Amino acid sequence: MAVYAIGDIQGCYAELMNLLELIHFDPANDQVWFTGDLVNRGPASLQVLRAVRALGDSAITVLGNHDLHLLAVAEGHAPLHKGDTLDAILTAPDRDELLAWLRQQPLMHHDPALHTTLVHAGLPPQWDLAMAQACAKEVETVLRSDDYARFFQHMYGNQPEVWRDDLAGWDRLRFITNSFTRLRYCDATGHFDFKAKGEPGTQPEGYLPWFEIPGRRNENLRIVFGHWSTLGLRRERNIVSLDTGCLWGKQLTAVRLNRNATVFCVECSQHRHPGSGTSTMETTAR
Ligand SMILES: [Mn+2]
Repeated sequence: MAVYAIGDIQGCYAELMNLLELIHFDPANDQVWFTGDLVNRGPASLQVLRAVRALGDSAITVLGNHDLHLLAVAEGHAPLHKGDTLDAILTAPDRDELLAWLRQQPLMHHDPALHTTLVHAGLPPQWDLAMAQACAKEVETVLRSDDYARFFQHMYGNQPEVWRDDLAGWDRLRFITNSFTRLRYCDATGHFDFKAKGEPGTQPEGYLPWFEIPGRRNENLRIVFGHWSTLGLRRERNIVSLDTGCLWGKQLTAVRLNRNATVFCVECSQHRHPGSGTSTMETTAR
């Protein structure tokens, strides 16, 4: 059995199909993890949602900020933003089934055999594995409850910006959600900065990528994540970042998680030259 992780798709359905073909993905034998943000901004979010759901147990996906935004918009708790491409889902005949399925997806997945953890964005430095799992479960429990719609009324916002064990109520759930789905930079004491979105080196003084915070309590885990297209593909110190900006005309990337760390990339089809191959492959043993 091969286990792969694929970065943020954001509605790039053609590239997803090309990548699954490139890795010879076999749903009967293989498993694929998705870093979340299946939808939005790209051209074919509805098709992506249907395709990933149809993979059934062979696919594991964690929720990203765009996935949560879709659910909030569908519940009437957020307006569509400029650049959103969610209309086809919202008006689809199978909309309710697709959204109900999406709402059941986790914020985090951990595979003990692979010593590997999947999140959309990151983890605060104060959380070890057990804490991260417990926090993910708090939000997942609300999302899976009958009362889930109220969550979206309180989800948006950048506060609180630092973890405290005694955070409670919506502030606690918002912080947890922001950690898993929006985090890029924080300072050594774990205060988040959501304004900085560029590549490392462009952030305000005193802030670091979350995975470079000295002594973070989750540094023993191999963490696979997406969300950060300006970071691109990085494999270092037990982190694998996979958002390679397919949406922005770059690539959609898969990495094999077991046996070796082979990397597979397909080019964004918008930049494909007629008559040339649609795929490129790089192999790098780790
Ligand atoms: Mn994201």
